[in-house]
Amino acid sequence: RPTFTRSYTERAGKFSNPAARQLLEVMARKQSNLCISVDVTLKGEFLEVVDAVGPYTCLIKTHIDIIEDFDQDLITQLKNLSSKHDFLIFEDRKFADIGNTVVLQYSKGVHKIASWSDITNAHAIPGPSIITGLASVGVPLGRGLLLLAEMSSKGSLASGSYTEGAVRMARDHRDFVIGFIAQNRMEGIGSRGFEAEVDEDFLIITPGVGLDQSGDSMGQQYRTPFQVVAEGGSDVIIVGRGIYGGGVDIPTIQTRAERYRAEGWKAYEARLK
Ligand code: 5IU
Repeated sequence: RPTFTRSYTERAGKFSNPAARQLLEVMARKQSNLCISVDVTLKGEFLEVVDAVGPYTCLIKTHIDIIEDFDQDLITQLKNLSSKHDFLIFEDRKFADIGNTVVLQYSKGVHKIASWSDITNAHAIPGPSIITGLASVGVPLGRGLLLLAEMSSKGSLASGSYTEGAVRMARDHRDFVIGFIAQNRMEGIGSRGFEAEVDEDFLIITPGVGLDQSGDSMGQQYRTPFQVVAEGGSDVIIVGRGIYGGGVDIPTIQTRAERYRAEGWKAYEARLK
């Protein structure tokens, strides 16, 4: 049976990577396949939004380097909120350098990403050494890595043989690579009638999701939760401005978060066989 027609709970038990297992368990527990991308630039506002949307999300996605008044206390508070609301943390760092450099970027510097982010991601462009580098830091900490197989932006070069190359790289490092950032479940990853290898499962996490807009003025392209999860076979939707955008108040942000949670979950139930 293709992996994408199995329940999140059933799949959780099959992952050896702790971050993947925990994420699937949280998703089932909270009935949420919604990852919220909180791309705001002030610590206070960031924490306020995260606290407000925490109940509706399985995963908070950060761009920690856009926060102007970053300090270690922000991380302490973010970790507290992740316990309070039961969500995981995904720093959308998009590593793209040689192994030695990404080791330093992942573990050192101001942000020390590996010390607090359950999941992070990397471009496949440098080849397998980016995975072995990041794994040397992340595996001992129980972290998980997503490879960028596709992007949501117009004219993205990540397609065809590039995407296939990313899948091959992931298959060689299944203890650490838990899945992909992609627009759909790719051919051969338990979808479209293709029977996946018995022990193979990868999470598909999809950005570029919006219910009310088709894109922005800078090349972003949006699809609906139904298109992404029910038709495309993706496991987690990423929503940013569709939830916090437009300078709306906290109750409105919460209403929107619940709307995307419910839509994402409905789309997941629609594809279960
Ligand atoms: N993001 C994308 N597309 C991608 C990848 C990451 O939009 O292909 I990889 C990030 C960028 C932003 C969030 O942090 O996901 C989407 O935000 P909006 O929902 O506000 O467009």
